[in-house]
Amino acid sequence: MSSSTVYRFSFGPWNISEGADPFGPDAREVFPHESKFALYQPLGFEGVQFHDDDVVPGLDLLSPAQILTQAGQVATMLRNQGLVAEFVAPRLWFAEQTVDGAYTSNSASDRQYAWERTQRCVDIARAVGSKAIVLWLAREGTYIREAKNARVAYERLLALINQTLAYDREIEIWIEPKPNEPTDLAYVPTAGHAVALAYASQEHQRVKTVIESAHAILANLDPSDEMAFALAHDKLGSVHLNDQNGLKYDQDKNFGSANLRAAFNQVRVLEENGYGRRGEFVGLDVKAMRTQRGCPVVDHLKSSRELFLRLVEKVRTYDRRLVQELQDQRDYEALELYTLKHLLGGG
Ligand code: XLS
Ligand code: MG
Repeated sequence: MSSSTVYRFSFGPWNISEGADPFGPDAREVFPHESKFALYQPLGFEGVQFHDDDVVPGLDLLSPAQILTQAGQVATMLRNQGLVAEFVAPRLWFAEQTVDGAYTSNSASDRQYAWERTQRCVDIARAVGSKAIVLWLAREGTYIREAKNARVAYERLLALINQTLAYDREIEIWIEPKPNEPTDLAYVPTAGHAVALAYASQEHQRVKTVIESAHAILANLDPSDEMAFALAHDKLGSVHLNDQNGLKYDQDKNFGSANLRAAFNQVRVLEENGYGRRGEFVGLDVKAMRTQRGCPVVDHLKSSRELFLRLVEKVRTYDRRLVQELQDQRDYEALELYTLKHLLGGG
């Protein structure tokens, strides 16, 4: 089995946050990105996930050449700190031009903005040495169904993917599905949708998906099954492990904190399929609680990483022979009890 996999961990600078929520002011002071990078190694993380404007702030006002110069400086900083850029994602939900979506906006000029921003994101990814861009399709959906033509929207998403594949012959595109928030309903809610888009594209080997635990739960699906589906197609570019307590706003809770058994199954699926052996990162998209004191607040990252590693041990000591026997006997009552006792520390 994959017992020798040594996992590499990643997170994005947004995971060390000011503790903001929509109902009150920031709970902590701004902690500048430059200072965040120094925290990665001591916390046991090696990969940095970026938004395009985390690498080059204010990029909309800069020329492509200026953008490349600034991205080059970040590349040097990463090298000096022993860090790797895992991916760069275009932040296509903040600008005035993306109020009603980016690639699926009804406005041709807004779609053009989104395409130009995507090209700059690819340039930045290349400059910082990252092999992938992530498309979290935040506003590609609707608040009311009548607002857009859904079929045309899918065609526009596919066209954009093909344009990006043609723009750069090596970059990979990892689509991160999420069913809702900030839209009422999103066009790419699940791994199935992302993988279908990949296969429909002109070079499907370069189109993969990122599965986030909380997003799968928001779609009322099991994250481990979403991951397994992507793995079956060799399309799991990365994972965003976290947790979510039911169908409500996106919580980004600590990995395993709402459902330890579901977390165990995610780790089990990753381990069983050799995830990580080709250098894939274990990304932790967790947010600190608003109530947590201090600055910077990083315990949520530490705890989620520790929990992941504890669960790796649980997966490696899971009695495969017994599990096989119980599966063969179709004794799922016994299989469940064994699994729960194993997680509790006995059995
Ligand atoms: C949202 C995502 C997002 C992407 C990058 O849940 O985590 O931040 O990963 O755009
Ligand atoms: Mg995410």
